[in-house]
Amino acid sequence: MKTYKLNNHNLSQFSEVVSIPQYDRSKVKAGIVHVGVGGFHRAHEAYYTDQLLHKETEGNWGICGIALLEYDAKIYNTLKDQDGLYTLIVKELDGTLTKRVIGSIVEYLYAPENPIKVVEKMANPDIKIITLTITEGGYNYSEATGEFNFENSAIQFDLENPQAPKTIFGFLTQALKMRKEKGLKGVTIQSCDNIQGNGQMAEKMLLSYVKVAEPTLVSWINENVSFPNAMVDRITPATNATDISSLKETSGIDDAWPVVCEPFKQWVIEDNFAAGRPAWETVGAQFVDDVVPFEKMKLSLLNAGHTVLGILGDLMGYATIDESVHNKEIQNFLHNYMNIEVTPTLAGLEGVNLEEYKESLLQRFGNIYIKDQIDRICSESSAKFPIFILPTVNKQLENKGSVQFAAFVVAAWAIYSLGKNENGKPLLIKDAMQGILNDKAIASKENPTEFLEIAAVFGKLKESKTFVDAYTTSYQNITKNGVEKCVIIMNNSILN
Ligand code: CS2
Repeated sequence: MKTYKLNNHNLSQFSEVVSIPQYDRSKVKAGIVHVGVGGFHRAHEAYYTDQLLHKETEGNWGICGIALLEYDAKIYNTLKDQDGLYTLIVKELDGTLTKRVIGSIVEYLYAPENPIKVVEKMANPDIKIITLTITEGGYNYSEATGEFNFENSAIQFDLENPQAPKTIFGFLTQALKMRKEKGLKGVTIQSCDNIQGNGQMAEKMLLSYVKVAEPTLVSWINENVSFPNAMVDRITPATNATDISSLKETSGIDDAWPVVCEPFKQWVIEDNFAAGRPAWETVGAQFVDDVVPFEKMKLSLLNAGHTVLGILGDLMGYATIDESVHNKEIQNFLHNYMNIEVTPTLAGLEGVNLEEYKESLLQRFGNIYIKDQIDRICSESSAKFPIFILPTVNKQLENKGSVQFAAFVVAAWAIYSLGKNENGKPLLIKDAMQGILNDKAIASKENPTEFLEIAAVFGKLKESKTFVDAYTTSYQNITKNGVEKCVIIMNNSILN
């Protein structure tokens, strides 16, 4: 098959084989700035927005994607080479691939190259919404203090160099200051990260920074900026070389960085937009008054479920989430964790059907075509445990409920942080805190509770005797018998 480079010029070549944008991209103005143009954004918000642009032909809701970090140079160059176009490949449950070229990213900027340009774009009157996928760790929240972490050297850099910032907080502060000086009114800052109360978190962390960096801006922000909470969901594994080559072979699309994802998608948003918003509800998003139930359900079941399958599966030598969940004992363990420890903490959530949701998760995790990398799931676990798992633990402790399954996963994480799986093979660990995790993991061989000393992750958890006892028992059992044997014993103890 003849292949063509994906770009505006060649776009029509692909219309026979895949869906392509049916709207005139040259007429779409950016009304949204998005920071963090990774796979998830491209499978989720940019997908919804592409669908919307098919309906609202006059739409000024195109996206300007910002690559914020030096690490993001590759995605920036790809988008630039491809005029913002990329292919979204949905891996259906029966193995079919549904492909479409997405056109909603109409501009792209690379912050390290030209920070002022990024600030100016964020302060452009056409921009009504600034959306963020900056990862769980990107909010710079310290679990130990419950506050913004001013010790972060990048934050200190931004405080000293306000004109050439590096962090999202430095950029937003400069942009909002410029909006104020221009006399512009409202703007919305919308988090799309997996954090309970992600809008509130974005607001709290930004205001903490602004109070120090630009104190006179605080009241303007309070009056002019809204921070809606939202629950975002679509499993988006990392794209691999086979995804790229088979797209080329089967569809003739030479796309340097397509995105692969599952068919399921969900976006539940609090309707709190300071300067208008796209009618995303016409393309499947839900606008509700209270997002809390949806967020709680998703973070504590889906994301936590991923972490459980990831940490246990990685230690056992599995490479993908479907392999892990297709081990019957691991699946039963996850079932028990969800039913015995998570479900009681979600009692009384309105508007959601928990039983159906849990069932659907097992099917989603089990999709054998997705091949979601365990390495991806386990990456940055130090930012994930405090959001996905520990709120459940704390609630269960408060209510004197079971914490043995969660404690087992934490113990497995301590052992995982030593860096080898149960077959002695090195684990590929990517975590901003890996230095301290590894030090504490080594110290834990003598005294398992050392790992719980990491206050930035565990807060005050080490003070709970119930948790510490369950954790220590699990630690010793896993060290002696391995994950699978322990899991079988735990599952059987529930049956009996
Ligand atoms: C995953 C999420 O990174 C993780 O640990 O749980 O990326 C998950 O795939 C998404 O939140 C799905 O919406």
